[in-house]
Amino acid sequence: MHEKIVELQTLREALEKDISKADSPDSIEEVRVRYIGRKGSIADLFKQIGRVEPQIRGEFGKTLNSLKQFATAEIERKVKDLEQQETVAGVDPTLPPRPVAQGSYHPITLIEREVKRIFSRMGFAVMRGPEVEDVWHNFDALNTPEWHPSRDASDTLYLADVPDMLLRTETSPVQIRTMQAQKPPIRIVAPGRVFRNDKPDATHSPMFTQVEGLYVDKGVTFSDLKGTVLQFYRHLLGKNVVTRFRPHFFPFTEPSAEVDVSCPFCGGNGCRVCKQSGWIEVGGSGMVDPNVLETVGIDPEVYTGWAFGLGVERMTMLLYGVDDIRLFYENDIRFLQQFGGRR
Ligand code: 2NL
Repeated sequence: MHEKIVELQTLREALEKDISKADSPDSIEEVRVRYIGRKGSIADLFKQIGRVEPQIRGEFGKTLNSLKQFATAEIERKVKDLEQQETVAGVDPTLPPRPVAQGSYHPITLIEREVKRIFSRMGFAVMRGPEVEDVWHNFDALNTPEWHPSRDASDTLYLADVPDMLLRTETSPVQIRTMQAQKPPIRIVAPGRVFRNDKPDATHSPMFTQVEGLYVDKGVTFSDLKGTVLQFYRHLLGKNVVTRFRPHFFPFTEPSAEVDVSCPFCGGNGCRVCKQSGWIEVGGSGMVDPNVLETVGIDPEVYTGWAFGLGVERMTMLLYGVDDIRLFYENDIRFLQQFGGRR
């Protein structure tokens, strides 16, 4: 056989070997370019036809043509094979990606974080404490008399087998512990869960989230309380709200006041949310009772302080327009997924 024909034979064998070695779309593409690409070895041979001796030129041309057809068909077949293999292996690189399931913060967590953020920017530290407390930290230290109705088992959840232990009814015990451990100035907020023996309905839950704030130093006044609470609610609810302090009674503060904000939805004109009153009750507050300061070893002749409390569920319902507190604890993913981003 003529050496030019043998050369084609050798090239055909090399091609078969390279095709069978190719194991990925990239490697078969490399083989395709090298053999049948515009500058590949077969194109090279076509250019040589004119220089082949006339007596075998016909056979050379025919063999080269059939080699080109063979190469094109075999490479095409291998490309299909490899694509098929990838699909069988469970990877179809041509499909769009499946969406990744994304979690989101619970609405109560979102508003609790916002409350903490506003107070930390005003210089308040965040403190936490136990949810299971003793009667002393939850009631006695807070100037709550033995006979006070909030101490009854009908209002407070006591531990069945441990005497004098209960589920805290406010986060105030955290403030008591902080005042015992630190010297003024004290500027803290205490967020967390509190528990009451309440029957659940649209606005009550036996467990809810409270944030209490406390500021103790020399010369702290009721106007400090009013200014701080006003600025806080303007940050949380809108810069145009105003506050109203209504006289009230708490055992642990004197004087005490309930706090209302002008309705952020109607600007105080009266609407469905504020039940036409123009005001919404948002928490309680007052000057820390001297008896409480005395109990934790802070001299009430030298220091004064104020405290306030708010319910996070209440704020969250207002801000997101949720009308039933029980929705927060049912863990229905369709409800929770609506609070993904920022307000
Ligand atoms: C509420 C009302 C209030 C306090 C909490 C407090 C704590 C200490 C001393 C004095 Cl250690 N007071 N906390 C005072 C007034 C009101 O909470 O949470 N209403 C929703």
